[in-house]
Amino acid sequence: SPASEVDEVLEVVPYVPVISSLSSVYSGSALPFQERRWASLVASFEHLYPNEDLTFIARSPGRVNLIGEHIDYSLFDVLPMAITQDVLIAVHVGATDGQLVLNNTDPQFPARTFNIADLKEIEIDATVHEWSNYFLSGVKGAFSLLPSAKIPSMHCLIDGRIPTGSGLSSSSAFVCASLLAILTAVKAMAPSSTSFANAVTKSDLVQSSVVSERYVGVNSGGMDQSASVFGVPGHALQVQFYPQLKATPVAFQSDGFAFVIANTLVVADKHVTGPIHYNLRVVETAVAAEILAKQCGLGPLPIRDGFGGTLRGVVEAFKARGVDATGVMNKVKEVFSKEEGYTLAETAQLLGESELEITKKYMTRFPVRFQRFQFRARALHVLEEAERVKKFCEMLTHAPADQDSEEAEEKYLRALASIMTASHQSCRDLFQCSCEELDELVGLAVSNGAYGSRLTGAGWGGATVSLVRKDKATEFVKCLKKEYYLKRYPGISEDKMNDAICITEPALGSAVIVGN
Ligand code: NG1
Ligand code: MG
Repeated sequence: SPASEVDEVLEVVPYVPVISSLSSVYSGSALPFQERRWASLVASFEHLYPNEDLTFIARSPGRVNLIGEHIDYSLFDVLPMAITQDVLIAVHVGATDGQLVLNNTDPQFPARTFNIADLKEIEIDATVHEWSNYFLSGVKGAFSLLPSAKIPSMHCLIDGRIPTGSGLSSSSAFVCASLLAILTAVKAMAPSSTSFANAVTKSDLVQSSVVSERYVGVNSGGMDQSASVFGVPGHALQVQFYPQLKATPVAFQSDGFAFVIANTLVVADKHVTGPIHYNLRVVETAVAAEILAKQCGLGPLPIRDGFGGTLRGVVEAFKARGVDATGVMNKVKEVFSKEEGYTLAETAQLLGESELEITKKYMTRFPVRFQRFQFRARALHVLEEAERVKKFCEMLTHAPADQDSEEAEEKYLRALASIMTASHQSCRDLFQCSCEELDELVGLAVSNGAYGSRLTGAGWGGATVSLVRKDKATEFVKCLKKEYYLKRYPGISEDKMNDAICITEPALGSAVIVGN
């Protein structure tokens, strides 16, 4: 049965000693791996800061998106789940040096130090790819939630286990964990003030992480932060953005299947390719919505975070006029009849605005490069994908009629997974966010027994997610190692492959772990 909506106040899970605490934080197969990792993080912290107590650890996980790709920023529902791979930030609060010290267990990220006094006015330079920018995004978020926050000295050690550029949202996990760490530090120094951090909800944390992650240069939607913060073990999350943010845990009605994440090992770096990939898609979908509103006389649309109208707004406006989803798709085909796409001049004509106005409004904070906007294909993907999410959620919450029959279960899983495969095809052909390696992995997944498979996350590299029978999952992983990894990357180590491909389970979202 669908569980109730999740929006409780942030939980604080007590620990000490570290290892015995884990049962309250994690469950399932990741536990032994996490135990060693937590112990080693604590040991590294003590080594790095020998005279300082560990005040708390903030954690936030990555996510895999089951279905609903590139529709969060059009305000349609999506269905991700938090995964066990996460970012941990171990923090000492209470030094008197007035410094924010950031160390990372990964030596490719050198230590950084900032004066706390400078943080409020700090500028993030999105043109340089700098790891500490994500923490500074969290600082921005903290000040937006609590403008008069007094951030104390913080000495941190960060340990991230989500491969970057893999489509599993390492960036959002880092931003969410950073914001949570800062809020917890502020609260630790002002324990008597019950008025603020106690009242900060998970929704606040999500909303302010979404806005603050944009300082790093990507005009992102809110799916990743929602999954990271709201994650519930054993459940996917139906995340709604309209009319307001809400996450509903969805339990799986069959325990016969598992999800396998497989990383192509092609790194998609949105900070480099944003202008031709991600940020361009955000512009194409927003401008498509504005043109539809104008051409069909829909009136002003709900605006997403001061950016532009949304296709969700278009659908709602049509719904109020008695036009259903198929009707809206027909309108899209009518209004955007030119399959080759639209130049800026043609766009200006359709919108009744000047090229300069359009550029200023949609392409200044997040610049893009393009020849022609592909309004028709992008809008059709978004509308069809939104329908697929609805269907998938419905099927997930309704068990097959005959629970015991293997045949019924098989049929159910095939139907469920075919929606995922259709989503991949649409991402590839209409949204054009796939790549050769993703298509190959999806093909190999299906030919090796997956019921269905698709890219997950932004695409253009990163990972796939496949729905497989639980009792065949281990064999499936073996086959992909042989047919994808060892062929594409001859000599790749077993460790590297085990990082790249794993059977995943829905995990807990953000948490703070404190000693006593
Ligand atoms: P990735 O690049 O996988 O973290 C991005 C966006 C999401 C969503 C998906 C596509 C960020 C932080 N996240 O995810 O909001 O739009 O792509 O569905 O940019
Ligand atoms: Mg990301």
